[in-house]
Amino acid sequence: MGNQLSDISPSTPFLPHLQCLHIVLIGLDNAGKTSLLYRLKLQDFVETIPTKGFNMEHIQVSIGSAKANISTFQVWDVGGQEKLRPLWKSYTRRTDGLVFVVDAAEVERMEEAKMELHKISRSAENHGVPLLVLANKQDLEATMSTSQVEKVLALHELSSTTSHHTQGCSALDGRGLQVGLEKLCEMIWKRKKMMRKSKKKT
Ligand code: G3D
Repeated sequence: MGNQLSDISPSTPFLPHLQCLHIVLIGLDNAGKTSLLYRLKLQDFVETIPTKGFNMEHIQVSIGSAKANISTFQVWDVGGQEKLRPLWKSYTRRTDGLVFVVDAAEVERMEEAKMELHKISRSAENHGVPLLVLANKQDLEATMSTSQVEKVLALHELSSTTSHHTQGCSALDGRGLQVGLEKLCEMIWKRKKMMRKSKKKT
């Protein structure tokens, strides 16, 4: 599904709307990764079962007000159980963008989430890869705000080359997702542009 764009993208010149961006969704188990993936794919909330390995979908998102500006995302949702986390590294290798999902209603697991986020963002392959933090389940009453999430995850401690944005969202009602993806796209295009420029110089 949707393979033709990913097949041509590596050799085509810079055309944001024609690129297939490789995005990986990671985060602790139960954060809502699979629900978010299928909310994006089907514009609906679906019942999920724990992810044993990964789910992958191609998703088309129109970015900005221009309807023609459609980005195709190849989104990988990788299982978040403790025994599966060592696998994150192999999925995030050479990705265009990382999406780290947290359950914003589960304060007691934020420290564990912080540890995992910093571990994966420290790996050499992910150096400078733009990061979108999704503070999911904002439809629930007692959730942390995006600024609280940023603080407990200590995003200011990430490398200065890693651009990041934190977005509140809900897989249940879909809020926040479009804005979050637009921010991620912006960060990715900016980085690609910079990388092309520095390649030209050498
Ligand atoms: P994961 O893929 O990160 O492990 P899932 O997480 O997508 O399987 O979701 C874990 C649980 O959280 C599921 O509930 C799911 O319905 C719920 N969930 C996911 N996103 C939201 C959200 O935005 N709001 C609310 N209220 N719940 C959400 P169960 O009961 O099946 O464990």
